[in-house]
Amino acid sequence: LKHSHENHFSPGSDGSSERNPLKVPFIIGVAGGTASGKTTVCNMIIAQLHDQRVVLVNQDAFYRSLNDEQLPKVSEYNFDHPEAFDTELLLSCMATLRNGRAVSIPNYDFKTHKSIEPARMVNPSDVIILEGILVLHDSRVRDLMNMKIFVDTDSDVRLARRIQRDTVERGRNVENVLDQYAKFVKPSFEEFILPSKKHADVIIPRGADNDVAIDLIVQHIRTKLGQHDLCKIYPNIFVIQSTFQI
Ligand code: UZR
Ligand code: MG
Repeated sequence: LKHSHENHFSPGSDGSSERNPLKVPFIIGVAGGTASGKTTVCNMIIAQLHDQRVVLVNQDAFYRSLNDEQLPKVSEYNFDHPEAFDTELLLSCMATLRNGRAVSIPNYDFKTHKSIEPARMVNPSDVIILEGILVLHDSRVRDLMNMKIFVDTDSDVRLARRIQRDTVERGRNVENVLDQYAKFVKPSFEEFILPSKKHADVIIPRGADNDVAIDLIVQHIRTKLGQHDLCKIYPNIFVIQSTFQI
């Protein structure tokens, strides 16, 4: 099964999966509680790194599909537990990207709680950002990262945003959201997510409102990438990100 997620697609080449041994991607992990502003922080980093090939991989894509027994009892299912994710698959996909190869990443559907077609094809890049509530939890995942970020936003702000997002974007009602928050989201935050903060290199208070922190992070990434040298060697660096059916 793992092999079916490997794909030998190489952009702008003859179709062989050649890799450039000079380039090892810079891998950044971005963790934090639900609705802390992780995605916004990632998008701000990507916008500021506009002249680099950057790809964003979301841990959500690796949610295990619920089976027919679990589906009717979805309100009993803990989506905030590390076991809810297929971390083996995440590790194998990240290893493929790190080796400079394209990979297909599952497409998880929050409505049906299943992976659906088409999968998402992700091309190798100079920078890979792995985002998700629990990306700093597992040491094997942390070991892949060159930089570990924790987005630290107050719980009341996060809950307010979560209610807004789940009612507007995910079609849930306030009662369900609060029920799930009390039953799973908050306990798992305290048990798994918050303790993972100690592994972070950088903690961003106030999340996406913190322009200074994001500027500093981007500066660091640029330094590490040796941007000027890269531009000399690869004058045609640009963002390539494509999705197609497999
Ligand atoms: P972020 N989640 C769902 O609500 N439904 C799913 O099918 C899968 C996940 C929620 C999950 C977690 N929990 O809190 C949140 N619940 O997605 C993580 N309950 O997403 O980091 O964007 O907040
Ligand atoms: Mg998000």
